[in-house]
Amino acid sequence: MAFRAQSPLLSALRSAQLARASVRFASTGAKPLTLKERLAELIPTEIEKVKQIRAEHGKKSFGPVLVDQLYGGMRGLPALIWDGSVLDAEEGIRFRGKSIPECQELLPKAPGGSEPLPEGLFWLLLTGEIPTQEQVKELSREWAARAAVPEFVEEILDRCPPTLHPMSQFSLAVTALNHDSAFAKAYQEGISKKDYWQSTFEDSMDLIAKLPNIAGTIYRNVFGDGKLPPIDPEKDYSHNLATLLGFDNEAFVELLRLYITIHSDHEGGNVSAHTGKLVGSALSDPFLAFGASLNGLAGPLHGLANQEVLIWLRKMQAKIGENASDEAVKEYVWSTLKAGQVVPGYGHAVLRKTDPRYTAQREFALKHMGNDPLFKLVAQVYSVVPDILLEAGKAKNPWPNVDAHSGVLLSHYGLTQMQFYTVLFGVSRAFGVAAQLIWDRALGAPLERPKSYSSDAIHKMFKQ
Ligand code: CMX
Repeated sequence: MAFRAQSPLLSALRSAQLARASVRFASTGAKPLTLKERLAELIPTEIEKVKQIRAEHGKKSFGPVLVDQLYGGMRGLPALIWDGSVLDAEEGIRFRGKSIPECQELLPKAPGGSEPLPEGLFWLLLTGEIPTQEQVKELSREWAARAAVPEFVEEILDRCPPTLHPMSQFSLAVTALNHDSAFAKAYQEGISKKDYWQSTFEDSMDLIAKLPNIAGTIYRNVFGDGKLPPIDPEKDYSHNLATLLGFDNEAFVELLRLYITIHSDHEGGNVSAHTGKLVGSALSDPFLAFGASLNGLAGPLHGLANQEVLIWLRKMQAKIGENASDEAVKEYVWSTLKAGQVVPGYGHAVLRKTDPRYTAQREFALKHMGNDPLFKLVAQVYSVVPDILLEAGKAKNPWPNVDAHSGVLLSHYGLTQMQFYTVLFGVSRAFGVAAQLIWDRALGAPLERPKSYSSDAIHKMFKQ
C-alpha cells in the first residue's frame, strides 16, 4: 500500500506519542525526569497540536447557542478547553482518559496501601502519564520541602475569630500567599510570554505544598489547641495532611489519598475550576486565581454541599431518631422539598447517573465501616431519595453526587466538625486548578471575555 501524506494534525499527534514514549526511555536512565523536566518536553508538541487543531478546525461550529443557555447558567455550552479531565453525563469523570477504578489500579500507592497517591494523580493530570514509584516519592519530598507557610500568613490565621468560616480563612490565607508569587515577580521583571508556565509551575507547586499547613492551622485554631506538629519529609502528602490535622490512623490516611484523588478535578466548567481558569486568564498568579476558586467552592450548591449533607443528616436523626424506618426518612425528604430547600448531595449540573466519586466512597465505606450507623443512614437515603426527586419532577438528575458521601467517612474517623469539610475539598481541588493554570500559561490561553446580552437585545433579535 502506498504511503498517504499525513495531515499536519496527525503528525502532531504522532509526535505527541513519540514524546510520550521518550518518558519511558528517559525514565530508564540513571535519574528519572522530574515533573517539570517532563512538562518542558511535552509543551512544544502540545503547542503545535493546538495550532494545528485551530488551523484545521478553527472556523467549524459546535452547533447553535440557545437563548435558554444564556439564561440557564450556560448548561452544556461548549466554551472551554481542558485536557486534564473530562466528565461524561452517564459515566462520570475520567482523568486523562482514566476512570476512578483505573486510577485506583494504575497510580502508585504507598507501601502497604491500596488507594492511589494524589502525587501520582497530579502527575497524570499534568502529563497524561502514570509516574513511577520513584517519581511520586520525589514529588512527596518536594512538596514537604516547600510546605512552610510565611509567618505573616500564620498570623493572619491566628487573628481570625474562630467564628469565621474555615473556608473564608482558607481563602484569605491562600490569597495572601501571593506576597511571594514567583509568577507575579517574574511578570514585573518583564519575562517573555513563552516562559509564563515556568513560574506558574513553581507557584502551583508551592500552593499545593503549603495547603496541608494552612488547613492544619485552621483546623487546630478553630477546633483544637492551635499547635501544629512538623511535616515529615519522608512521608507522602496525605500522611502529612492527616498528621497536621491530628490523625494518625492509617485507614484515615488511606481515605485522604482516595478523597484528594477523586475531588481533584471535574473537568473545566464547574464553578471552582472555571473560576480559577477565568481569574488566571487575567494573569493573576496561581494564589489569586485559586483563592477565587475557593470562594466559589464555598457555595452550598458546590463544595459546601458536603457540610450541608452532614448538617441535614444530623437534623434528620434528631427529628426521626436513629434506625428510623424508610417511611420516616421519606417523609423527612419530602418535608425538605416542601420547605423549598434542595436535598443536599443529590443532583448535578452535568451528571445523569450516580456519581462514580460517590460509588468509590461507598465502596471504601463498605470495606472499612460497614456497620457505622451514619453510613447506614447514607445508604438508606440513597435507597429513597432518587424516587422522591423523580416524583417531585424538577431535578434533572435524581442521583447522589460526591458530597452525599464524603462527610460520613470523615466523621467515622473522628473528623466530626462539618464546617471544615469543604476545606478538604479545597485542598484536593487545588490539584486540578493548578494543573489547568500551568497548561493555560504554557499554551498561551488568552484573557477570557465572553459576550453578555441584555434581555431587550434578545427580544429585538428574535422579534418577527
Ligand atoms: N433537591 C431539590 N431540588 C433540586 C435538586 C435537589 N438535590 N437538584 C436540582 N433541584 C431542582 C433545582 O433547584 C431546580 O429547581 P428550580 O427549577 O426551582 O430552579 C430544578 O431542580 C432543576 O435543576 P437541575 O437542572 O436538575 O440542576 P442544576 O443543574 O440547576 O443544579 C445542582 C445542579 C447540583 C446545583 C442541584 O442539583 C442542587 O442544588 N443539588 C443540591 C446541592 C448539591 O448537592 N450540590 C453539590 C454538587 C456537586 C459539587 O459541585 O460539589
